[in-house]
Amino acid sequence: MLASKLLDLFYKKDIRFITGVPDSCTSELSKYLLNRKNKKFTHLIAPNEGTAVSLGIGHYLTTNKIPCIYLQNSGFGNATDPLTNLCHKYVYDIPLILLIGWRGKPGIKDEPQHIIQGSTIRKTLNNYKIPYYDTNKISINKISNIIDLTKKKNQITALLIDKNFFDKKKSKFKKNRNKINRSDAINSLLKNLKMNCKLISSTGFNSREILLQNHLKDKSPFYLIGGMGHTLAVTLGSLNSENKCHVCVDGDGSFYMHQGSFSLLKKEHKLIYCLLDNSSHESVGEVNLNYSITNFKDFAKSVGFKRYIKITRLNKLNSCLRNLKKNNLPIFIHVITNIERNANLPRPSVKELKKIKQDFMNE
Ligand SMILES: Cc1ncc(C[n+]2csc(CCOP(=O)(O)OP(=O)(O)O)c2C)c(N)n1
Repeated sequence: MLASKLLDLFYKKDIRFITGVPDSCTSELSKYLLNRKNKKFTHLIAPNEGTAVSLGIGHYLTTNKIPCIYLQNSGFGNATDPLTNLCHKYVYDIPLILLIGWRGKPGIKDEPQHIIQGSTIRKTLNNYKIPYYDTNKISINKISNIIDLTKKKNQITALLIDKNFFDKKKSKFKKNRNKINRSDAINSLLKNLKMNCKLISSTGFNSREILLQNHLKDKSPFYLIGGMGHTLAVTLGSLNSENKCHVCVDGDGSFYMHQGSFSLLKKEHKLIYCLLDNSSHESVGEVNLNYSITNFKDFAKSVGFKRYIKITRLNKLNSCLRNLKKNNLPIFIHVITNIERNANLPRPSVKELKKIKQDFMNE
């Protein structure tokens, strides 16, 4: 289905507010909403799925209109608190349409981190008494009836969207040659950092690029193939338990998702926090981010980093990493990167995951 067709129906049914966290199954919808000049909808890319549901609650409370929240099933856990403890019929009875990107759908091959949510999401929704529909099995007329029922019963309704539901449009791609490529930034990090550090990297392309480039090196990174947004929390937990220097390589989508973790930074942490900022959720279909932190330097200082450095040139990154001293830490290195469109990056296989964990623990 074209994203525009579903959105036309939403508009007809008086839905005016759409928010969510992008996902590869629903990214056509996010991109359509972001690109449209004539905006019929208020559309917000939310930092996490719980925030998305909460934004929807606020919208309903002031307009009495049903909001639409989109999310990947991997983020369903983030959403369950406001869904069950505020919206549910046992509490405030706040109606919502959930569009849930269904990764790990039985019968469609997918990555290990999607197996549990993919195979249990219908059971979970059943347990939560949230009616759901597999959108591949229903027509647009049926979706129309579902929205009417959602309004009539003031209920939460979930539409499960697999990767084949939305027609994919090829978007134009023009590389910005003035920006650093993520692959070059990661190469620089692996090559130039002389300090003996443990490496932890975020969900999305960062981990996959490190996996690609690290084959010939002797580092044993821990890749957050799931747990998006928790890169820093895992790193801080690890830093609190040992005195070794740690590098946390994060994406901007991941940075915003659970930003509260920064409040736990301590001045004695030997942390190199490296944000590879492409202003996009690139790995789920290049969905642009439109968040409002403009002064990262003030942010970094306010949460306790000793130094903040913004990098827009590769040679500056090389020299920054080569010259890093322990007494500069904790440091926030903010690298402005390109959209690279490199979807063929490797992923760790199920078999490799336990070894990755063990190697990280032994390093
Ligand atoms: C909790 C959760 N929500 C959503 C996703 C889907 N997801 C996987 S990667 C990603 C984008 C990450 O963005 P960023 O950190 O900027 O990295 P990039 O995609 O640019 O490499 C998203 C939204 C997920 N894996 N987990």
